Amino acid sequence: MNCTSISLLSSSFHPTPPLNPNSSSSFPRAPPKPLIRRVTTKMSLNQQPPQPPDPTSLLTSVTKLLWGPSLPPGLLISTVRAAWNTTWRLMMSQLAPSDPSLAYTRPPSRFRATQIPRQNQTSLHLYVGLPCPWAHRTLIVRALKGLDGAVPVSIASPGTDGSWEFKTTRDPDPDTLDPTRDKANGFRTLKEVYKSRAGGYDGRSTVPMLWDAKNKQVLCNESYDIIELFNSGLNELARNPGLDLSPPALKPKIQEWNSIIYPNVNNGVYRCGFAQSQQAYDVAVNDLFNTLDKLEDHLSRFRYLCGDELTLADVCLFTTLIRFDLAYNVLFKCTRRKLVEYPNLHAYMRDIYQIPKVAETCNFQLIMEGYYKTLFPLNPGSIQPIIPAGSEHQELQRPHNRDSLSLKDARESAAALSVS
Ligand SMILES: N[C@@H](CCC(=O)N[C@@H](CS)C(=O)NCC(=O)O)C(=O)O
Repeated sequence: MNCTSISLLSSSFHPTPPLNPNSSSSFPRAPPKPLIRRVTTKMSLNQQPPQPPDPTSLLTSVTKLLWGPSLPPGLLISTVRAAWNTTWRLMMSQLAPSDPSLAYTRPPSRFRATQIPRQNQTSLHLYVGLPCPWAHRTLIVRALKGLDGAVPVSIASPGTDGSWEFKTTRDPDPDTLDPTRDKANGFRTLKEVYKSRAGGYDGRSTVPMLWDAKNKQVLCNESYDIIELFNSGLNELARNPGLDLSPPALKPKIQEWNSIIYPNVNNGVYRCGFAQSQQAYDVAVNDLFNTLDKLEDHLSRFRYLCGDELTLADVCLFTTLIRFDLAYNVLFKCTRRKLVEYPNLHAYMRDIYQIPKVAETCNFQLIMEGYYKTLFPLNPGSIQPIIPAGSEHQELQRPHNRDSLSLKDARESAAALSVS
């Protein structure tokens, strides 16, 4: 221990007490008292709550006491690295399950439904979170089919531990998609909603989730099943029943695209971000960018994935693309290129963004917050970068000039997509 460290330490632990102007005592002033005593006295006089000691300055003081003004960098780094690696692996193993090669493996959804009995169709309620790409799919199809009146939505926000919470008590403007209270059950967390289902449940409480409000039942928590249901299972309630985003003739093509896009792009970005070994990351990032290159080429010739018509496959690709430069490029280390560097993919994304009702489902601020502020193991400082230029609303409104790729009359496709 050297003198500097002692004087620094003592000045932070023994601050000079304030002079009492009313004191008539002729005794010499008492030596400065330890901090703890001073806080206690102040508290009893002014009834202020106790201030917890600042852990950073306490730690700084202890290290200064042991090692002088600064810790040897080698020791500092190796100590923190060992502690961080252990905690990081522990957190990741719970939050992002992996296989033996430490590659991320997404757990399967527990509640699957391909159809909903007619008598249950009038008590549907959708739970979503705005940062989530899987939930975003359901909001887009709900909007395009004109199901917003028939399927009310509760919008949760991410909590600090990554679970979903209802943080607001007011009802936002119904025309904008902002976080809401739990409108179907009045709970504070999504976990409570899942738990309250007939039969109980204590597993992963994910969004999107389709709820049967009358029978208190989770109908489905798999996004693809939900968008298929919204597309063709609720036409009697839809304002745009004529729109078919999965026509029988295109189903095989849609499935083929989904089988490429889901593992390599939709889940591919998560495989990059949640990889727990270099090897697992290398595989994931190559799969991702090789697929984006193929898509870039395909979309230079076709307006949408399956040709002239927007399908469910496009909806699924879009919700990953719109988050790419906002979050995945930086936070998930999807760094070979930014989406804005792919002219066809970016124009395709703008094309879909400009379809009436789609832009309203995108909340860039909440998407960024949801990723940078909640995925603690990937961003411990919680610092949120600024929105990248190519991802701003104005930029996405730029002409896409993709109508010329359509074989059919562009007005025909536009008419099919417009919801009254
Ligand atoms: N396969 C599901 C994935 C849903 C999912 O993983 N949602 C995430 C948000 S992006 C979630 O709610 N995670 C909370 C948790 O795992 O507890 C789907 O497509 O619906």
